[in-house]
Amino acid sequence: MAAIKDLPEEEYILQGNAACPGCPATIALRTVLKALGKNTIMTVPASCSAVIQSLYPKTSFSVPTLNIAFEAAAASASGIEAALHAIGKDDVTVLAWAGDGGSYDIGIQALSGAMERETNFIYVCYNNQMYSNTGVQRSGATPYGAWTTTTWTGKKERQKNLAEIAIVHDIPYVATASIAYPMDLYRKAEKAKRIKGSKYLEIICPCPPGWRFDMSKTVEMARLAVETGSWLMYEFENGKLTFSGPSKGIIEGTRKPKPIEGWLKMQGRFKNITDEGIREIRKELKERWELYRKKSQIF
Ligand SMILES: Cc1ncc(C[n+]2csc(CCOP(=O)(O)OP(=O)(O)O)c2C)c(N)n1
Ligand code: SF4
Repeated sequence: MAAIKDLPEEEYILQGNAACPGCPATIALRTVLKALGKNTIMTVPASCSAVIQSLYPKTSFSVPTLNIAFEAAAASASGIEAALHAIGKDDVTVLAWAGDGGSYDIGIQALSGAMERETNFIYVCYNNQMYSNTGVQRSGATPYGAWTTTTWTGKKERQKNLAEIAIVHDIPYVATASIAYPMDLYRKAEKAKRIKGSKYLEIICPCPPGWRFDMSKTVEMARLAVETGSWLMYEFENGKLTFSGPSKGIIEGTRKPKPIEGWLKMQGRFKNITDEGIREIRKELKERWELYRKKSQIF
């Protein structure tokens, strides 16, 4: 499939949802559900996505959806998969859809357990790099230097790397994507649907109210995340690591990443970052690219 106009016309996120204008999580879910289709059961822990659905008794998601406890996305997916298997329904895709707080922090134990049990499901972490739904607190995915309501002077620690943690669980498919590259995201979700076993997909989701930028700029911010090399788009499948979009050139050394300063300046959450903070972010990125260069030679 070559262009966005070729995506299936079916919509699984209906009008009248409660997302903020310019919400990246909604863009991501809309694309992923187009790839997975109507034969999908979704499980959603506490997060913006639980709220986006609208107020009970109405819902804007048109696939069966469970709303479960914050820490339980992957555990509930294992339960759904086991129940489907028990009644002989093996053609339904089980999708756990969680934010980075629900994945990197509170849900990591359940996620690790489900991957170790080889649960046949797709786990998607839509990563807006903070706890948005409760008013912007830091998560394990918040980058160094970013303001949140619990890191007033900028986060002092680096973010962890959950996709790498998923890879070492030896699951058949791990991929990262960005909402600015919908065809890449669609292809990855569709591929995940076809593979049996645990699949982990992580999508960078710049959130206007939390990152402090205008709601008209969501897609631009998600594109710049990739073009600056701050976010890498890759797949790990059958022991092989491959990069797509601008990330491929950045890792292969054939494309110069856009300067990080300009992108940081567009985000109010980095308003007070110092020159030293910017140097630290540059250093972290260079280390990460170097690591992936080595990994792509090994794998
Ligand atoms: C055990 C528990 N602690 C705290 C909360 C409150 N809570 C609800 S949603 C949320 C933030 C979720 O953040 P994230 O998973 O990153 O998703 P986002 O809101 O960014 O979509 C929190 C802290 C809760 N529901 N349950
Ligand atoms: S706070 Fe961010 S992730 Fe949550 S609904 Fe609004 S735009 Fe979407």
